[in-house]
Amino acid sequence: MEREFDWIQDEEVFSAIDAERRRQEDSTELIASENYVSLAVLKAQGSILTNKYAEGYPGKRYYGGCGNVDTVEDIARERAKALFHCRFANVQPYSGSTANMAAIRSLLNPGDRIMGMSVNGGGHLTHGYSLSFSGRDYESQSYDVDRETFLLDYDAILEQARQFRPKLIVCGASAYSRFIDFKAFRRIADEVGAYLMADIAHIAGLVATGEHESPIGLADIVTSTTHKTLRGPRGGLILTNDEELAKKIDKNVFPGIQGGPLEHVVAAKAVVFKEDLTSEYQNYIRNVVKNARRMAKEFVDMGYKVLTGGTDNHLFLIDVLSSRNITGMACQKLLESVNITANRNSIPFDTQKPYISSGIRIGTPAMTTRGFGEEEFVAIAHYIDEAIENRDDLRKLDEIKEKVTALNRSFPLPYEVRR
Ligand code: DSN
Repeated sequence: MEREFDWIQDEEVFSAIDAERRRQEDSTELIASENYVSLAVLKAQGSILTNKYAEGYPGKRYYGGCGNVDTVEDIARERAKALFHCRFANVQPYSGSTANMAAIRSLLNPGDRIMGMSVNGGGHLTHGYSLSFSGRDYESQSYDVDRETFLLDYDAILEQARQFRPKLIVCGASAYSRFIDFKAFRRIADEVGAYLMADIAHIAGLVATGEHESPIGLADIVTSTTHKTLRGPRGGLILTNDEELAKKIDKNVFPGIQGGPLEHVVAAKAVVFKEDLTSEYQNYIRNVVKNARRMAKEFVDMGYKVLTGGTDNHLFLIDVLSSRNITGMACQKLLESVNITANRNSIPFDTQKPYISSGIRIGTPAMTTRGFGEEEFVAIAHYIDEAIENRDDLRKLDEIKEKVTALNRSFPLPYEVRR
């Protein structure tokens, strides 16, 4: 078999990369936080900009020879501002987590109170989880979704905020399938005199294209990753309309928590922001949402417990334990055995430990990039059901895997894969 990187003398690493390319092409990728970047993004990220040190910001660097990376970073900042209609952007965070750390440090002092969504409810570790910096350096209390509906209950969050008096409220989620009411969060924050931070890592693509309300102008700071629905390189982004906060954010990113920026990744962010400003991308995001709604409905029709009954965005959660008596972990493994990749996920008030969990999370961004439409997502929903129903029948599972692989191969990756 010919390999793209066979001129590189590192058999161990490049054979693993080759195997990963085959895995990606053969699998249905349903992890809601993953996507396939364009060839242009891949090339920018794989470029010689990785050779350059550039501590500081454009025009104010601590190294010589930064003219070209200044150009790249300026373009990235301008495009990010255009994409999200905001005044200031910092494109240097290495990840969503460092973006959140720099943003929170711009608003809080150690020991201040923070209130974010619980991880089981759908929030992120960096929103105040006890083992994260956000729950260790600050006094944290989490809010949850409603026990019956699994929806955010803004009255209950207001009441909790009145009791707890946080200095910062964090909204945004990693596993919540319904619209987030940023105006309601702003009202709650104002009522208790708190800052508001919106982490739109998951829904950034929907926000950028108008498929979800934007928190810009409502939240004091907005953070995101660039690799989920935005379809860019793995990295973070911080946005604000407040000039004083923008200065603090810059200082908290560098030198606060990071050293030299990854200018090859910043270049890839610039490239994807341009892609995200196109009508093709708008159309893509509309399809992501349409496909998620259709697939969720198919599971509901097959009798699965889809949390909240469906979705408004790119993902949904299924309580597989109560639907089909299989844990999230077992279900994730089973699906992987038929070339379908999803992740187990805790559900609100889960009775299982996070490592086991009762649910799986399903997202449509990646396979929509590969060209899947409603028909293909419905077919995959049925393959998932067939696999669950026949989980002990190895011959049947082999048949399902063959069909899934054939379907996936007819929707190739957005770049050549040599087999
Ligand atoms: N937020 C996680 C996810 O959605 O997969 C990654 O940090």
